[in-house]
Amino acid sequence: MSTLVPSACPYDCPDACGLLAEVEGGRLVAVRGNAAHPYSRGSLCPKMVHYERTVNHPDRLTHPMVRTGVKGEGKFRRASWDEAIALIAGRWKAIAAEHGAEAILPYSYAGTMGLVQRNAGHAFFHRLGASQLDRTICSPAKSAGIEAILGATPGPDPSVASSADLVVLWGVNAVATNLHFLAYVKEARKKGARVWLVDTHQTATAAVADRVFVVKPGSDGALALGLVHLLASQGLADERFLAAEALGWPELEAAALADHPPARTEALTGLDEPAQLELARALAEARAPVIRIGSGLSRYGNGAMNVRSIAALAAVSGVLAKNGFFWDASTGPAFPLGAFTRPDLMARPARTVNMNRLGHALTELAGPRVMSLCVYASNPAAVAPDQNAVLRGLAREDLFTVVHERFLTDTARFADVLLPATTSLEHADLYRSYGHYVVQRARPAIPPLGEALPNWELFRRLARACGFDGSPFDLDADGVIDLLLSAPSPWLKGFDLAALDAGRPVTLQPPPGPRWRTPSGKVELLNPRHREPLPRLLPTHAGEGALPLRLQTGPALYSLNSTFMDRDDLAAKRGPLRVRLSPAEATVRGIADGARVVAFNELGEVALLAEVTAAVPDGLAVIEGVHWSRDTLGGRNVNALTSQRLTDEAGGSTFYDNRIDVRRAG
Ligand SMILES: Nc1nc2c(c(=O)[nH]1)N[C@H]1C(S)=C(S)[C@@H](COP(=O)(O)OP(=O)(O)OC[C@H]3O[C@@H](n4cnc5c(=O)[nH]c(N)nc54)[C@H](O)[C@@H]3O)O[C@H]1N2
Ligand SMILES: Nc1nc2c(c(=O)[nH]1)N[C@H]1C(S)=C(S)[C@@H](COP(=O)(O)OP(=O)(O)OC[C@H]3O[C@@H](n4cnc5c(=O)[nH]c(N)nc54)[C@H](O)[C@@H]3O)O[C@H]1N2
Ligand code: SF4
Ligand SMILES: [Mo]
Repeated sequence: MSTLVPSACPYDCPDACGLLAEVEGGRLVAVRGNAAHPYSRGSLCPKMVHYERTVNHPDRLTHPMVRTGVKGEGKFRRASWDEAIALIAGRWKAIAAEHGAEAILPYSYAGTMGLVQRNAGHAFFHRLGASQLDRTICSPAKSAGIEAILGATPGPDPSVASSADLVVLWGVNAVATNLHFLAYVKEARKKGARVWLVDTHQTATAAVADRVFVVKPGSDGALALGLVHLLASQGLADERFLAAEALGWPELEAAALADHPPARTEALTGLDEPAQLELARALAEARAPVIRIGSGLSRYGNGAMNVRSIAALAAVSGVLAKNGFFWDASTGPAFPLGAFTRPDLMARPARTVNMNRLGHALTELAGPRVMSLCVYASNPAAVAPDQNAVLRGLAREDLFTVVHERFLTDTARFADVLLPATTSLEHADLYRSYGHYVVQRARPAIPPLGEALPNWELFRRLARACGFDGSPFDLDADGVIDLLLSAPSPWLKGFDLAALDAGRPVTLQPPPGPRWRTPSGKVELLNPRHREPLPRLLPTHAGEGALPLRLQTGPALYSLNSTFMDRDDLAAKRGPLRVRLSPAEATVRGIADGARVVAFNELGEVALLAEVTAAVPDGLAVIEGVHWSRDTLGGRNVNALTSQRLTDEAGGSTFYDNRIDVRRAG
C-alpha cells in the first residue's frame, strides 16, 4: 500500500510545481504532478518526473565527513555529527578571535527555494558577526529595471497568456525554464494567437514559435527604444494611457525620436526596419498582447537598463494597459522574513561580499582575509563566474571550508568538513514562487536518508554549540513556518491557512492598492529619483573586445544550473559539454561538427566538443549548462570563461556578457 504525500518542487524554477510523493513503507517510490495545483496542473518537467532517482541516489551523502586527502581530491573519513559540529564551532571561535568574525563567509543560494531551508543560515551568521553575502547571482538587475519604472507593482497572473492573441517570449527559453507558462501560451496558440520569440539565437523554444527575431546580445534596450521611436513616429503609441497613467512620456518620446531612428536600431540590434515595424505594429494593434521577459537579457553590463527599456516599451505600446506585461510574480513581500533571519542579531554592521566576486573574495580580499567559507544549497565551484579564481581560492590550504550538500559536488570536494543534507521530501518547508502566485506548505514525506540533516537543523546545532539561544533557534521548521505565516503581511489577509496546512496549494492575492505602486502613483517612464532619469542606451561590457565571438551560457534542458548533474539518466539526454557555432565560424577555424575544440579567453580555457549549427548566428558561441568537472573534457566548465564584472545596477552577474574564441584541440 502506498500513500500520496503532497509536496512542492523545491528547485529554483519559476514554475514551482505541485508534487505528490508516492511513499511505500517510508520509502519514496515515485512522484507525480499534483493536478490540484492551479498553475502547474498536474505535470512535471523531464528533470523532475523521476525525482525518486535523485532522492534514492546511491551517491547521496549519508554521514558527516572530515577531509583526509589534499584539497579538492574528495578524500574523507567518516565522522559523527557531534564531532563535526564541535570541530566547526571550535575553528570558527578561533578564527573570530584571531581575525575577527568577518573572516568567516557564508555562501548559499537556491539549491532549495523553501523559505525555511533557503534562509536557514541567516540568523546564525548575523549572530556570529560573519561577513554578509550579497545574493545577486541570478537576476537582481531585472528587478532593479522593473522597479525603476513600475515600483512595487505586482506582476499579473501568468495565466493571462492563455487568452492572448500575441505572445512575445522575450529572452526566455521557456521550453527549458518556464515549461508550464508555455502550456498557457500553447493554449492561446491553439486559439489562433501568434507566438514570437526574441532571442540571440534559435533556442529550443524556437520550435514552438511562429517567428524568431534574432538580436545581438545585450541589445534589447536598443531594440525597445527603437520600437518606442517607431510607435511615436507612426502614431501608434497608447497616448490616452500615457497621458493619464504615465509620467514623462513627452521626455521619453523626444529622446527616442532623437536618438533611436530605425537605421541606428538596425546597426545595434541586427533587426532591419521592416522587422522593427512589424514588432511595433503587432504590439500596438493586438487585442490582448503578452510580453514575457526572461532574465538572461539582464545578465549584462547594461542589464537593468535593458529590462527598464522593455518595460517602457510595454507602457508605450499599450501592452501594460492591457495587463499583458509579465516579468515575474512579485510574491517576495508576502512573507516578511525578518523575524526568522534576524538582521537585528548583528552586534555591528558587517561587511558585505558580492557572491559574484567569490573568486576575488577568496584570493584577493583583505581586511580581514576570508579564512573560512561555509557553503550550503549552492555549488560555487561550478556556478560562480571566473571558475579558475574560485578554484584557486578553494584550494587555499589555510581556508577552512564547510560544505552542506546532498552530493559530492565540485565544491564538496574542497570541503574540510562535509555534511550530508536532506532532500526536500525529507524536511518541512514553505514554498512561494517567482513565476506565479500559488503557495504550498510541505511536510516531510519520508525520513531523512542516513544521517542527513535539513539546513535549519544544521544551523540550530551550530547555534547550540556556539551558545546562541532564544528565537529563532528554539523553533523547529514547523515553528518557523508558523512564525512566517503569522507575520503582519497584508498579503495574508483572507489567505486560506487551513487549506495550506492540509498541504493544498493556495493562491495569494496581492493586497488591494493603487494600480501602479510607484511613489507618484504612475508608470514612471521618467524617474526623477534615479541617477538615470530616463531609459537610454548603455553599453554592454563585451560589446568591444579583441576576441571575435560573444559567449552565451544559457540554461540547459535537462539540468538546472548544476543541479541534476548527478543523474546519469539525464546526462545521457544532455550529451557531452559542447559549444555551438555557426557553419561560417566553424569553417574559418577549420572545425568540423563533433570535433574536439578549446574555447578560450583571458580568464581560462574549456575543452569541449563543437556542434556546428545554423541555429546560431555568426559572431556567437553558445555553451549551455553548468557542468560538474567530471562531465568535462578538461576539468573546467563554461564559467572558466565568464567574468566577475557586475551589472549596471544591483550588483548582478553578467554571465552572458563575455567574449571568447574557439580553436581546434591539439
Ligand atoms: N531546465 C532549466 N530550467 C531552469 C534553469 C536551468 O538552468 N535549466 N535555471 C533556473 C534559474 S536559476 C532561473 S533564474 C530561471 C530562469 O533562467 P534564466 O537563465 O534566466 O533563463 P531564461 O529566462 O530562459 O533566459 C535565458 C534566455 O535568454 C536568452 N538571452 C541571453 N542574452 C540575451 C539577450 O541579450 N537578448 C535576448 N533577447 N535574449 C537573450 C538566452 O539565449 C536564453 O534563451 O530558470 C530556472 N529554470
Ligand atoms: N555559466 C552560467 N552560470 C550560471 C548560470 C548561467 O546561466 N550560466 N545561471 C546562474 C543562476 S541564474 C543561478 S540562480 C546560479 C545558481 O546557483 P546555485 O543556487 O548554486 O545552483 P545549483 O547549481 O543548482 O546548486 C545548488 C546545490 O544545492 C544543493 N542542494 C539542494 N537542496 C539542498 C538543501 O536542501 N540543502 C543543502 N545544503 N543543499 C541543497 C544541490 O545538491 C546543488 O548542488 O547559477 C548561476 N550560474
Ligand atoms: S524544475 Fe520547474 S518545471 Fe520542473 S517540476 Fe520543478 S518547478 Fe516544475
Ligand atoms: Mo537563477
